[in-house]
Amino acid sequence: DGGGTAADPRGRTGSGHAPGHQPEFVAYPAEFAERYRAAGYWRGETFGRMLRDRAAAHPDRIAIVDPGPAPDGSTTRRWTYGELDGRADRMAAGLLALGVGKGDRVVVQLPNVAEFFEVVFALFRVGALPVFALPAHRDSEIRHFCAFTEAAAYVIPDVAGGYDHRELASRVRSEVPTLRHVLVAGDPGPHTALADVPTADAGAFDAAYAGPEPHELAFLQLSGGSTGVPKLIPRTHDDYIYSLRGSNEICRVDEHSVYLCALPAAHNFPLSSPGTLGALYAGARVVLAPRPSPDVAFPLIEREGVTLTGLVPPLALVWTEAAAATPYDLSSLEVLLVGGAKFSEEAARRVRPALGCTLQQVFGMAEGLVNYTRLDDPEEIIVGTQGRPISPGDEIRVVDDEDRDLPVGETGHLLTRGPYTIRGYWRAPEHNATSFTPDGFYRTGDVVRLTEDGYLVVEGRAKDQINRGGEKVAAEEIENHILAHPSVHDAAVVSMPDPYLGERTCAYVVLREGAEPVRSAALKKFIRGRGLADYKVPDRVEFTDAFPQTGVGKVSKKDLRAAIAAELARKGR
Ligand code: OOB
Repeated sequence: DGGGTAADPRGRTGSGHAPGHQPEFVAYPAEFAERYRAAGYWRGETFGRMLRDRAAAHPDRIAIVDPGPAPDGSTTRRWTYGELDGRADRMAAGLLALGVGKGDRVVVQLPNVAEFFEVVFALFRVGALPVFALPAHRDSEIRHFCAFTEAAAYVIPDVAGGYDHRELASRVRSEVPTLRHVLVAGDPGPHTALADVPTADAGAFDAAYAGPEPHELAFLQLSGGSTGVPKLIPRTHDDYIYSLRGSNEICRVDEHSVYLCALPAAHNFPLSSPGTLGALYAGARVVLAPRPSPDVAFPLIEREGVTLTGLVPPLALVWTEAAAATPYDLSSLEVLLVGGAKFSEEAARRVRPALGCTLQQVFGMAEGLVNYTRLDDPEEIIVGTQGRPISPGDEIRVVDDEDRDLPVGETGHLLTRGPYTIRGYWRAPEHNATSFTPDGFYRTGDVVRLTEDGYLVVEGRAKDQINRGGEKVAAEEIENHILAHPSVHDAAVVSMPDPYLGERTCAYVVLREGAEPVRSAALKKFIRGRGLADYKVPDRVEFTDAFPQTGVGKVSKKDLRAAIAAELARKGR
């Protein structure tokens, strides 16, 4: 088996249907695809060719700076566009030799290291689909991603943040029969070293391989989610590259830009808004920060002449405070993008005085739609709104509970459709029936208000999710973990206000009558022991005899949120 070639019968992403006609993903209807091409949004580019073109145009320009572990810069790796391109080719040839080919899914869980780009571009080239896991994910999430996508391979660091991913990989591998390869950046242990995958004869790859088509899938991104397990978001080359081009124009990213990737590279925000991929599209330089804290990021900004970066609101707060006393020169920084969760107006006002750069608010979602404030907007718009859509092709509706359009200025549910917003989750027909309108608008679950100038202000959320400083926690997912405890009768997870993260998670729990009593700490330990990302473990557990109910007899989360907020206010936090 030579692995997947363009004619590989496993290459099924383009048809939109797997064998047996199980819908893999909901393709854009033909009339919309035509419209998006005619408007010049979709230009028939692919990620594989994009990197090839940049490498041909400027092979010696630096693409990736990975500072490595040494703070003095001695372990820094600098890959040129030519080198990244060559590495991606050799890795692609190696993957094909392992039998990883077009349409195969590969769960990628790498921290901010240069190998992330080598692997991801290699997968783009062969047409295998990266599934972008976050470094914080553990057994519960990774097992699901591997099993649900029938992943052929799983790419990990050896140890990251003190956690040994090789052991996690061994456990998952024993449970998921499709998982043929575990590839490790670093010491492989019982698995395969990433460094041993590349095949020297990359020319063979190039000559034999046609690569994916622009309308085919490039990768699967994770949804923040509001259901028991995270849904997967299928993005095509055409649609995602358009969002990069649009973002670059709005954020003024060009070949002179230096983008600092401070958030986890796999997340949609640092990946594409305009992110690392936007920077590479522009022929700019990407600097990888192993951690987003000022002690790591500030020296990198000075040393590498960083011009823009993206942060979630809690980190933006930390940076604005730390900037006052820093010995580092941050004057190269032109733009700070803040998004992922609502940035308060008071905090937004502090950015320019503290950091000397322009704030750009970003309200985006991995499903597609991204809004930005514009760099030359008046200060009141920059601090007081979450921006407006990238594209004239983005359709925005603000509706009431019955899907009726509301007048401009009124607060309601945000629905959207457009040239880089998905038409359905991957292999999820039941979810799609409720997450999208019959005519293809995505129900964002966000509650917004549209200003006269067409800017969006995020007022709240209707989806059953906690936004913990940009990290999304699906209530149902955590409730299911709590319900697995033998003493628990019922559980309801809600948000509680937090001055730093904006929101934290509070789990209300009803114990079984006559069951062994359990304390808050023990319950949290039990949940953590089930192997899930740390940020999903409830921050607080409240025991109660019964849940308040709505008129129709459902748990009233609104009342629970009000109760915990009142409790915190009473205690002065
Ligand atoms: C980004 O993507 P996701 O998929 O992790 O989360 C999307 C959700 C939105 O639906 C909204 O609920 C919330 O995150 N959100 C914001 C926000 N930005 C995202 N809520 C209020 N204000 C904002 N500025 O989070 C994401 C993707 C691309 C760019 C930026 C963020």
